[in-house]
Amino acid sequence: MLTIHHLRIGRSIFTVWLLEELGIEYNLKEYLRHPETMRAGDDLKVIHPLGKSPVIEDEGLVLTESGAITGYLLEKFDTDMKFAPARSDLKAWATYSQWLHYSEGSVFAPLLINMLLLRDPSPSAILSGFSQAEIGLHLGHIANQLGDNDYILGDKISGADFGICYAVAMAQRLGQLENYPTLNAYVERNKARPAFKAAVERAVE
Ligand SMILES: N[C@@H](CCC(=O)N[C@@H](CS)C(=O)NCC(=O)O)C(=O)O
Repeated sequence: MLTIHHLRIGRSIFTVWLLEELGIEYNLKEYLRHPETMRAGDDLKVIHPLGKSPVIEDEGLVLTESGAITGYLLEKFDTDMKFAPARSDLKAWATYSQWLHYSEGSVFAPLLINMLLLRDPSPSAILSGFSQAEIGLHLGHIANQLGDNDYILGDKISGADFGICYAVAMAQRLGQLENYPTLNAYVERNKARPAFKAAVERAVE
């Protein structure tokens, strides 16, 4: 059976959510952060040398990177293509793939800088100017794409929503969504899904 290595608290809850949406059985192994450094302990490095989460193990495969994990899980378990367009529709698939990778590739870094600056007693003006401008750029772009839709690619949830929702929820936690009511509603809509609630019940509570 597939195992997910889940570090509390962090992005792996969004992969647990995907597992719940897919309705498959899985083992969940929980790890805790160091209370001061907030880093993962060496126990995760036993699974993968980077010591990061999420990591999944499935039939001898050890896989990191949440976007790659989403891709793998959907290839293997989303047999009726509920969460991704077919590759034969190349333009739709390419657009989906762009949104699948955008959250980790572009949106996360300025949010991380913002989070670290909040803990820094003497924050750098250059870094805070950069992160604020980038956060505005990306949140505006996500809000534009979302428009009046419920999910990032339209009225149906797709694999891209797990990473986008993680990034937008992080922006919400950092107090960055004041001017983005549709993004606040997007996070709440996803959190209200039964599979999200099941993930929280299994992995957080
Ligand atoms: N790009 C990776 C990032 C993985 C990552 O940095 N995970 C964080 C948890 S949210 C982590 O494991 N941090 C622990 C540490 O760095 O010690 C992904 O998408 O999975």
